[in-house]
Amino acid sequence: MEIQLWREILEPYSLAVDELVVKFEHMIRAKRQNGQYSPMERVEGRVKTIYSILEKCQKKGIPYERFEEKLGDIAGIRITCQFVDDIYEVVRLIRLRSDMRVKNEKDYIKNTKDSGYRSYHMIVYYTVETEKGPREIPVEIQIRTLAMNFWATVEHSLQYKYKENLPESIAERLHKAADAIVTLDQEMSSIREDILDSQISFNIKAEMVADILNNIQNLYKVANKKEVVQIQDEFFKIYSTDDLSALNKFSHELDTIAEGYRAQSLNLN
Ligand code: 0O2
Repeated sequence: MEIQLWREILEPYSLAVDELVVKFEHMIRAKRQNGQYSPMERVEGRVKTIYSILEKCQKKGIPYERFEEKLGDIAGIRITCQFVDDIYEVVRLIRLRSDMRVKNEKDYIKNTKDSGYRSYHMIVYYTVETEKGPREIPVEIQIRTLAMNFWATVEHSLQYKYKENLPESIAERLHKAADAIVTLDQEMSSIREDILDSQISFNIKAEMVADILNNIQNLYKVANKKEVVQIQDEFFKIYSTDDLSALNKFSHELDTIAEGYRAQSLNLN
């Protein structure tokens, strides 16, 4: 067997993970900046450690020198969502991307694994530019709810601790916990609309307040300071009433005042 130059071999996988994390994070930000709900809550990426690669090869009887061809999850992305429906929305969005070619999909939500594991897996091909030219890298994307992720993380560490010898009593408890996770996801889905409404109005209010305070700070530099202090007092009065439409009206009026000063400063230049 030839010497394995691990760092060099794994470098393109690392590049693929880094680029994909940036792209998925951008998708999350773009939605939120538009005041929309993002079906993705969080994204993380990792390249399998050399130790994990060796362990998996040993477990599956794969010759070490063939790990690249045989392991589909050397590069891995994990996307966590709040609700089960969001998972299928993320799958739809990934299928639409022109920079990711879907190789295969496994729905462990509809087909729960014997262990109780639930998650949606996609292997996609993603092209990176390397020193030797473009290279298509397989990347495993795991999409799950926060609750599924909690279960899988705990179960994974127990598997790691006990290897093949997970005590029967622990396996039984894990199955019970997996059932509880299914119930939790169903309960959360049933109040999804209420949760989304409150999250969206929280985001709208937070952005409006940030806009208003930004405008007040800018006006303070150019307008009559006494008047700006009055505007600020007015803001705090409306803010304390928790009346979103009054806050919205105030924000628009302030925009008009700020626009006036901007126009004035343009005329001066
Ligand atoms: P790590 O440490 O997470 O990277 P196969 O279909 O069995 O031939 P493979 O590669 O096992 O092929 O694919 P599969 O079953 O889709 O699983 C790949 C990964 O999914 C695993 O990676 C886990 O991350 C996760 N996974 C699958 N089954 C379970 C499970 O029962 N419990 C938990 N906690 N996670 C699971 P690795 O290689 O285990 O390692």
